[in-house]
Amino acid sequence: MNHWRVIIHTKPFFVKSPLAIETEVPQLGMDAESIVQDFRHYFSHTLGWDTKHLVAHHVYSSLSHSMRDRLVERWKNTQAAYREQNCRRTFYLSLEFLMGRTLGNAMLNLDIEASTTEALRNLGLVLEEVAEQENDAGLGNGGLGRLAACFLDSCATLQLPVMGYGLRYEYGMFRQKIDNGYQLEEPDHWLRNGNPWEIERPEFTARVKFGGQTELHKDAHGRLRAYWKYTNDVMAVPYDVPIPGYHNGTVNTLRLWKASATEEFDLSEFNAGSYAEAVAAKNAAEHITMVLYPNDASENGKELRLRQQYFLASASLQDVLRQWVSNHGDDFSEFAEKNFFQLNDTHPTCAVPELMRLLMDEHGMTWEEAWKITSRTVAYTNHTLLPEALERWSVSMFGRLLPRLLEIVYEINARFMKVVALHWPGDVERQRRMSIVEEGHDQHIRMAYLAIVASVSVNGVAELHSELLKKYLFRDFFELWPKKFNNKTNGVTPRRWMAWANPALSNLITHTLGSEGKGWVANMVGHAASEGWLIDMDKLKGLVKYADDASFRVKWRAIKQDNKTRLAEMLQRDCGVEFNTNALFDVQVKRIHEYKRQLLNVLHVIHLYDRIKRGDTADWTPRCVLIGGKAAPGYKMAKRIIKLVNAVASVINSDPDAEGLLKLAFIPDYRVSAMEVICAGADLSEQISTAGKEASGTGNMKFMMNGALTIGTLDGANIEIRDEAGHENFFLFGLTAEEVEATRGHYNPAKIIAEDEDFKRVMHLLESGHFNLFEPGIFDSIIQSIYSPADPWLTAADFRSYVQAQREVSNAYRDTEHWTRMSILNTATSGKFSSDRTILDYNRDIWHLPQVEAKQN
Ligand code: 9L8
Repeated sequence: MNHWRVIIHTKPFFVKSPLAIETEVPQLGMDAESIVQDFRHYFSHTLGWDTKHLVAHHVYSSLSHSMRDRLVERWKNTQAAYREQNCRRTFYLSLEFLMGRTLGNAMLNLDIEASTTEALRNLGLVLEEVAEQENDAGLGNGGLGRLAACFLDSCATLQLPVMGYGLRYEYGMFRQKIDNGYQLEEPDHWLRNGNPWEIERPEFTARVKFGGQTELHKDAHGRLRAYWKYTNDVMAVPYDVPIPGYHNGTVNTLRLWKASATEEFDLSEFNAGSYAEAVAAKNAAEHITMVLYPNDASENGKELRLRQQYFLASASLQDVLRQWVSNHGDDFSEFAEKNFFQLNDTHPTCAVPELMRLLMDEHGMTWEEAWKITSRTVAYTNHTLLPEALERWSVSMFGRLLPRLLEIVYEINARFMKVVALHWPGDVERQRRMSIVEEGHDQHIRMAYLAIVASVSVNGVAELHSELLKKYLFRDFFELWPKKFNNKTNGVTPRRWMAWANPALSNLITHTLGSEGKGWVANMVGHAASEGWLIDMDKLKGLVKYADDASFRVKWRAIKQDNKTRLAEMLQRDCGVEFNTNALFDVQVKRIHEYKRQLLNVLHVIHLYDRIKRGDTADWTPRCVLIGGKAAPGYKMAKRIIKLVNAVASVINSDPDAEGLLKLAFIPDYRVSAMEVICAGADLSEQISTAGKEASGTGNMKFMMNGALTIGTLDGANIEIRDEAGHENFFLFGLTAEEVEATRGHYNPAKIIAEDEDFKRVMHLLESGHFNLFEPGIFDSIIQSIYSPADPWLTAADFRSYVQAQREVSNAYRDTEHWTRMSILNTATSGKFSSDRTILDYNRDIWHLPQVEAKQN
């Protein structure tokens, strides 16, 4: 061991007495002039650029640094308040944080947009163009990762002491290109131009162990203790990202870990004379945070993924314990009252055995003491019922990589099995079913069961989903511990998804709600009135009565029209398809997955095309259909569906018969920043998953807030959206979750198709090769899946009812006044789907955190 080495995160690194550096620093100005000054300073001095070689991202970087300074002031004040109040905290552990862009959100939450716009104008620049320079931080796959980002926004806005812990992937979600209709994946090197929104904190570096073996020795007190030795260690270096609340001076922290090689590792090789090999070995360690796994709702059991999961869990827990010990020494008596960990699905569940390990092996606790703390400080959120997404790690791999953790998992299971045996004496089958270790010649660890056993709370993400968890997936556990199970319906942040994405609509809402009484005057002098509904979305109910106000409807429509123009411009640029803004904009954007049934959408488009071709166009409503989303690179069927969308699009869009009646576009590289434009410009939101399969959905909520109507199944949060909006303002179709289950075993799609003239014609067009004349056979697998009695997604079962509901959509859209009314009512009743409400629910039932106001300077 290299005892002589200076370990970088031990105390001597810090200077003891505070220097007179920070006293009396005046707050930075929020006016245009101060911003211009700072901008100039960053541009020419800090970043060292000049206008002779002006590059767009130089402008973006200079502005972002100026904004970050203003965040940093509030950030320090917030952290000081948390420290001084010694308050309880929650740590949100997630392998994904799909943050998107930061600049616009920072300006919005700092309430500095107007002066920044003016500052840039004085410099001859346009804010929107500068903001466009920013790469999305695509550190997530889809809904689960974006939910984590919305939650952080709400926690900061509600002034709750919540910190996010995640991984700083060098490469985020791949960039999707479309070539001849096929998806191509390109690496997303989002950090290429630097990242002004992070601050590296090498002083808080942690060391994470892998491999090796465990030994038992007596410690100084004669107690048997486990030692995990001969490990290959990797350093975890934190990068902090500021998370501002809305107009409230709070800035919370997202801490992202980067993997870095240990110096010892290099030195030992170096001393053996193999310098180049030593440097090359750095790579292996740094691979851990190199790339985000691009699978949405499917686990593939790769060793690197397990390394990522443990790396996050261990570094984050060590970080929390380090802070605890620096404030409380080895007194853990209040630890469980002051700290809480929320697991975003099972991905960070290594945190359970890791917390046990740290408390026992590093802090000398007994099993009972450690379990008392662990089992009081962890909660688990489940996001899916799909069996292919349930994480199971092979015991042999787990034991090789994390031998000490495997011992602990076995012990947790042994004790849990006793609980099961006591509750159901003699029920061996029940024990087998509930065991954390799945038996068989190839043993596996069931991460969901491990999470449940340790958790104080297990929640689903929409009412239906939470009920199905209790009834099916976790039935045994629900019978054992009914009070652990609860629902927390998802939400999205209205700051990004309304105020930022749809400023025109937000201003109209602000003025309309603000004109009632006291709000109006406040509104004349600033944002006072607008803050009302953006942080209390139930206030949107005040819009209900304006649905009957014809002049309000005119304004509402004009805004939607402008947003459709903006969306059409983006589509023209990104996929070369022209959308007529008078047509119905019918949108389905989300990850491509069979259960989400983009295929059903395409079948409907083909049906519309078929109607056009046979002249059945009386009372036609022109439609522009937009589909977008990424397929996991290894998911063959999903990739084939993308090709089908593009193939059908190229036939329809070049057929003069369809001109003015029907368009279909596939938008490449669907991502957070694209959704900001898409959700504002949509008329119709497609939420058409097989009932019981979409745990919640969150895109559905973004569309609703922006006045799109939903066509959907009784699945996930759709059910609650329909209940809020009113059943008459929602286009319902399809089997219920119960009917879906009842259909299994006697599903006969061939018969359904044969008895439906329209469906038969659609299938004939597909089978004839009409959309793939030069690539025969490429859609055979898709066609077969529709005909298969084993099709788990029951696409054919819902075809007729979907087509019927789409007819109603078309008819409704032609009644412009009525449609606008429904649109207004959707926005007006969307308050429940603010992530502020979701977070208040988590806090009331699970976290129990105080609201902590940031110190003011
Ligand atoms: N499909 C759900 C969606 O309905 C829900 O709105 C969203 C937020 O609660 O979570 C989505 C979800 N994502 C995942 C997921 C599972 C994985 C994964 C990576 C590896 C293994 C499993 C990434 C995401 N489950 N549910």
